[in-house]
Amino acid sequence: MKTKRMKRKQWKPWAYLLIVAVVGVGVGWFLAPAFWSGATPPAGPARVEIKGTMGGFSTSEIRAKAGQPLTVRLTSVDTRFHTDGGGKHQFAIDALGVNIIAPPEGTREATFMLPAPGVYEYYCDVCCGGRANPTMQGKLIVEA
Ligand SMILES: [Cu+2]
Repeated sequence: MKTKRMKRKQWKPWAYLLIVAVVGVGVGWFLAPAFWSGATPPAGPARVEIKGTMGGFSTSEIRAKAGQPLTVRLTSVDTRFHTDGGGKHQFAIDALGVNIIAPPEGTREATFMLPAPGVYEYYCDVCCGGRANPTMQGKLIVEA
């Protein structure tokens, strides 16, 4: 009986320290991004901002988690005076049925569910060069 009590006394401070450490790390892990970005943690779907110009997409690779919603916000920086495409840009993923077309100097967004992990190609096919233009393409990498 006496030995058992001794053991408990030795074990308890360690358990307490461990719990404090785990909670501290957990809280830090949750709060750290908020401090880094100076914003509140995101609620709702993950968001991606993409700009389309005649020079291509501003982002050629998107990473996101499978089974969660993703909002893609596409902005066309070009004016309607562009002869080819009239300043529109597109964000399309055939495999997911996603097709966003931003008007000249305008923004459109769509939210869709991310499927199983894999790589899904997105492209714009409404401006000069269209799909053949290597800068108007990118990869959506869905991770487990
Ligand atoms: Cu385009």
